[in-house]
Amino acid sequence: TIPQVQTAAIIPEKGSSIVVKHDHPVKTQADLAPGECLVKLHCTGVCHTDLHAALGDWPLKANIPLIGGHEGVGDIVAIGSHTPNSPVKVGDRVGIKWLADSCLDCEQCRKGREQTCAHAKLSGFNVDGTFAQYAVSYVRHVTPIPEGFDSNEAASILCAGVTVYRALKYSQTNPGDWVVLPGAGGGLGHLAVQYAKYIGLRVIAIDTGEEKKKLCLKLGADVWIDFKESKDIVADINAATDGLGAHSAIVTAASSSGYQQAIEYLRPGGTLMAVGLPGEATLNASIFFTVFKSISILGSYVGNRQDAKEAVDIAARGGVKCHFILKQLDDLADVYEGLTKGTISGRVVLDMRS
Ligand code: 8ID
Ligand code: ZN
Repeated sequence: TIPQVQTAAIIPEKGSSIVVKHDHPVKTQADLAPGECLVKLHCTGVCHTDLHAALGDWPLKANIPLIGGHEGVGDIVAIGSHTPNSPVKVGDRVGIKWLADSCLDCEQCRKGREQTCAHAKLSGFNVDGTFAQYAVSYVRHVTPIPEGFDSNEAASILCAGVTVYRALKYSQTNPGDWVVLPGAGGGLGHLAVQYAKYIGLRVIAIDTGEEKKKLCLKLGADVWIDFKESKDIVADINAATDGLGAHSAIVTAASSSGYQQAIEYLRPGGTLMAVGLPGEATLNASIFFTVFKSISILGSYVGNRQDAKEAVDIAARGGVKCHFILKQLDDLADVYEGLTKGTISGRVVLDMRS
């Protein structure tokens, strides 16, 4: 039976701290519109994007007051009446990603760029997300979770995993190529290290601190650079790549400093994948060398339903493994503090079952 009230973490106003309420109403089956489903969450990852949404430090603002969160895994407990052709049913275990829904009928959706649909519903940003025991999502966009794949392991694949998997897919690299990963010790970055190794790339991991160094090297990074200790990041990368530079950089650092020098350390024909989302910064790239070296600069924004399925399938088969610590919803404010200070290696996943 579905309770009438639940525990949920709410952002009451922009920049204010999270309020955990224990009497937040749960939608009933009758409240659900066609196409909507109610998911009883097992757990949810915490992404740095949730912190941007709460702080309001992006040019796009979240629909506050709001429940954040977009890396949820749980069971479908209800589906709206008159839902046509649902690909999922009550009892299915599914993931909720950032892109909660899209129209599937515009030019962007038809081209497979569902994430840039003008009618996109974004979990934890313009619709309530997964920092709650129950979340409303959308049958067409939830991601089925394969049997035997642990929910806690699966959660962060729904945003961090999908995002870096797609960025790698479009990075114009081939097996054996060098990829630089600024932000490698964070939530997105530590999964990027693993997906990159999975597709046969050589990895230069950049981040800071002993713990993130250990994690990156354990996950298979070939080279480690501490951005706070290195005297010359371009020289370090050149030294690691026979003086030729890297084929691609996938920047998942949450600050603009992670983007600096990428044009310099990429070899001719190289590709810069912009993923990390500092709100105000601009990309400072030499026009001359971007042209002279035939550099591609591409923005990469989460992924579509197919990217989600592929990223989840690789993780379900053990190809990548999220490194996480399990916490409770009540710890969310502390987790945000850790993300601000950069003290979290890998991910934090919140247990919603206890
Ligand atoms: O679709 C997208 N493009 C997408 C999807 C999901 C998240 C983008 N994001 C964005 C988030 O909004 C955030 O801005 O990617 C960024 C990273 O998210 P995250 O991985 O969840 O954040 P994190 O766990 O805090 O990791 C960031 C890492 O960057 C390092 C930090 O030490 C941390 O480990 N870092 C920083 I800050 N500056 C760096 C630098 N100059 C750096 N690493 C290397 N060089
Ligand atoms: Zn995210």
